Amino acid sequence: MAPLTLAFRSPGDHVEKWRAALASLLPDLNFLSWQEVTDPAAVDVALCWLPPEGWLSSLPNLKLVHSLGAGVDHVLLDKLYPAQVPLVRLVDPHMTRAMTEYVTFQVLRLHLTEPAYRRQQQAGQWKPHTQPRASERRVGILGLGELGAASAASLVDLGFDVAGWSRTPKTLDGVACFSGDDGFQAFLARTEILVCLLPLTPATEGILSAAAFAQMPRGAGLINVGRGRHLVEADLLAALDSGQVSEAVLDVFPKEPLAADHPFWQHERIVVTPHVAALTHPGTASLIVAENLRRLVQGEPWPDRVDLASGY
Ligand code: NDP
Ligand code: OXD
Repeated sequence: MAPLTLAFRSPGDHVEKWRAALASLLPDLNFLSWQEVTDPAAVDVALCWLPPEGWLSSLPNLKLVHSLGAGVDHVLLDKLYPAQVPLVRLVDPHMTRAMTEYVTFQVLRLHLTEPAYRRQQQAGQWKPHTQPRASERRVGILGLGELGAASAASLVDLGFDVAGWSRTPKTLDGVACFSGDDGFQAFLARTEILVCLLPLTPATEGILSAAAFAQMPRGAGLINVGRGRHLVEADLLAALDSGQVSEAVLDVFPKEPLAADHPFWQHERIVVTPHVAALTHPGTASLIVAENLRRLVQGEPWPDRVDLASGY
């Protein structure tokens, strides 16, 4: 087989890092930034984040689309996605580790009433709150895939009372597992700190809504690291006003960067982080991409191939 030609496209500025990382692993690879593509028919692989609509289908001999992230909603937004071309997502142990750290840190912050103590310090107020033990704190993770299962395991290790929710039934050590529509209500009813680690699909869009918040114990905390469109923003603001939700940590937003005049920036009960819970690092992610390119050449299946019908 002739050496592969890969076209890279991302609004980020990592193209030279990727070029160097893949060159060191695959010296024969013909790596092109999308602007360098002169012959679309020569492109075998697209490595991309948020490709504009129609770009992938303009590459007539594409054999693989590789996401630059764990999520693929940014690719499937393209209504012209060429459905015959396999789509593979990025599953990088270093990214899983980063997400686990982020989720664990934010759960501990909410568990230890850290946001309230921050506000109290600003007001010069000395007011201890009752502190439950970790074993008395019920954390719920929406999504028990690569990132959700690893985050759940870390919280179990710290002694939290952890539950998780997935589409299909699961068994995970120390985690109370719920699944499907039937398990959703019981999962929410026991969840004091809710972490969203779902993929964005038609089935999960808007899942963090007033209806969901109403089923959780009053004063629950929310951590959204899935996607911005999981959250109904007006419902969160109303739930914070009413006290149904006490604190929210948001890493993802429907429109990124978050607009300068968005009410979330100034809200005293919302922590905003700029989509950094688990960043893609070319140095480690290139090893995963190189392995998936080897599979393409050898005709081997990809463990992290996306099911286009379910959208994740
Ligand atoms: P996986 O595909 O490994 O896991 C997805 C999980 O969600 C699975 O457990 C799946 O259930 C569950 N799920 C999907 N649809 C439904 C549904 N309709 N009802 C109930 N459960 C459902 O994904 P990852 O863990 O790798 O990543 C999850 C998401 O995290 C990404 O799609 C992305 O949006 C986000 N992300 C955010 C980052 C950030 O920096 N903020 C970084 C990386 C990812 P089942 O197991 O039954 O299939
Ligand atoms: C991803 C992300 O999907 O960074 O990898 O959001």
